[in-house]
Amino acid sequence: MHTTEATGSKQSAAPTSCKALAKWVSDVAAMTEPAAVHWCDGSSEEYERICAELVESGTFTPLSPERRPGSFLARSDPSDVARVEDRTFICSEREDEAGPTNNWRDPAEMRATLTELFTGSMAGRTMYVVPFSMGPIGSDKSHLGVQLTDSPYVAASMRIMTRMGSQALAEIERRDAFVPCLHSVGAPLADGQEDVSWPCDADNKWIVHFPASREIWSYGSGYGGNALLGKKCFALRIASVMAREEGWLAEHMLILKLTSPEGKVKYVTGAFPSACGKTNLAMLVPTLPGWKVETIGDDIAWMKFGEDGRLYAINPEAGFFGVAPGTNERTNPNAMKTLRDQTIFTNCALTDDGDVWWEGMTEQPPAHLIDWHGNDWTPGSDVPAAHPNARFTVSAAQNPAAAPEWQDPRGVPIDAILFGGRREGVVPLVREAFDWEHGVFLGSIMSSETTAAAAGAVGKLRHDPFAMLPFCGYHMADYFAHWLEIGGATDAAKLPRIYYVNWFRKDAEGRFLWPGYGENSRVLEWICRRCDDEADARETPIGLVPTVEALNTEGLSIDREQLEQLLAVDPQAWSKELPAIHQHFARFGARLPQQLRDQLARLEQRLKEA
Ligand code: SAT
Ligand code: MN
Repeated sequence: MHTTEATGSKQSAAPTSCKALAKWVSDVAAMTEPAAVHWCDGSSEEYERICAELVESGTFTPLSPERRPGSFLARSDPSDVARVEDRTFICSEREDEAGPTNNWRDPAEMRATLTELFTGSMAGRTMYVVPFSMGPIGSDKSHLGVQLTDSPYVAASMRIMTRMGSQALAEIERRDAFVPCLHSVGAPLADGQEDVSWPCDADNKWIVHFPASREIWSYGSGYGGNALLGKKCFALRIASVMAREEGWLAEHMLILKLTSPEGKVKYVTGAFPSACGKTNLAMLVPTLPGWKVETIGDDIAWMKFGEDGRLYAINPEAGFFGVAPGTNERTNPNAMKTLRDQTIFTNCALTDDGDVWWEGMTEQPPAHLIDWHGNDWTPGSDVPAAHPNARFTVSAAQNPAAAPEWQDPRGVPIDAILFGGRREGVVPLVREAFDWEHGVFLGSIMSSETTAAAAGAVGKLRHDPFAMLPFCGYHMADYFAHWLEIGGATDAAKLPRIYYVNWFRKDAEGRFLWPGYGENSRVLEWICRRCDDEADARETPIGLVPTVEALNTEGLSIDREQLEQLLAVDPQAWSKELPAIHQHFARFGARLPQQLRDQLARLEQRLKEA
């Protein structure tokens, strides 16, 4: 532990041999004027002390040691509950490097704006220096960062979400490289001013990325992806730029390990937009006898080529920042076990016996709760008790379904890649891409109904290519081209196969056709058997769809008609999707790779002939 009063010339030497880091910390301290600077060592004593301070300041409510040991509830400011995509910026040198899907600002102008905002922004607060590794310490697939933050909530969360502290610092010193991540909640305290329980700048938020210098500046928010800068800002927006330059993939994907009854192992990644069930899928308990599903990661995958020409994935994170509402013993029993203790809950409801509750945790809500605003709540209230984007922050090591190799520095070789979204209609339960290029096309036309993970309307259909719309740090058309190039970098046979899934199709009465959750193992089984050329599919204009017989539905109460509806490919309905796909592609102008234009033309042709 190392804390100093940061009063001008009295500041003691930084506890690091990395000169660039020492200088940056000292420059930022001079600009932001914190009352103290604390270098995090990542120890449990330090974590406990930060948590105790958060209890003291009212940010944390300790939960009952019997009901939820070592756990805390935080309630955010009502203005600070989700990622703010319209306040997220990519400051590449030229506007056309950011592309039409990102908010671009001139880097020099943005630096001036931010410098003004950050000047004095940490007054009265401690600035935490948080060294962290994304990926196992010492892995050639890992990358390092340092977050400077005036939020103890963020410092504590970073210890869960990343490998944070002395070991990461030693690695930074060894490599002499790190991504600087500067964060302030934007709520300086005047002398004697009393703090609030969730400091932030309610209507002045800036989540800013400088891809050329690989830097992140975040101001005004303390919540999730806005503030835990290792996650979306570094591991996706900045890393996607690094990956493109260096020939790898930084993706918004879960990673899972599947073992068949015969003991055959497959590793699968899957890209789904935020709050579409990635965490549930990553922790799935298969209903198919003999199958085992284990978690490697639930949100982000970094994939690099191994010497054997296959793609190997690591989970750069060390924890889960998962959506709480809807999580229960049926939808995700492994998550419920993971959350039994040592968990930070944010914007969940508080029970009278000192536990948390959220919509969907139990069928009947408790008779009385304190809601996420801190108000009394009783069943029948017209507002939810937990915020729809309420979250749990917990170490991935607590997951009973963690694969033993989840921290293997070499990563795991990927057999299949899934794409998917939330679609009520049109899109069948699963289909296989004809080849890599067609798979990239499927990723590029992904669409999904929006969720509460981002501020804005919920349930609106939008194209979200590769689930990267809010997370790609450069021109999306160049990102498509990069995916196409990756496909040419190795033998086609060594590439993962690509699938597109949709668990959310509904019938004419608006009921889900597929039970989802553990039953998704049936789809995964088909995918595994396809990878070994052991399962049947029929060719359709949109890809290879399982025959009704090929999907294992033993023990599932689903009739043939329902199954046919789930797997149906309606050329007319698909033709109606085409104008929106054209419009979506038109955004990218001449930069859209010709291969994708050709893929769309071929899809149209196949639909016409169907
Ligand atoms: O708030 S986060 O960006 O970390 C969660 C999500 O949107 O997936
Ligand atoms: Mn996510």
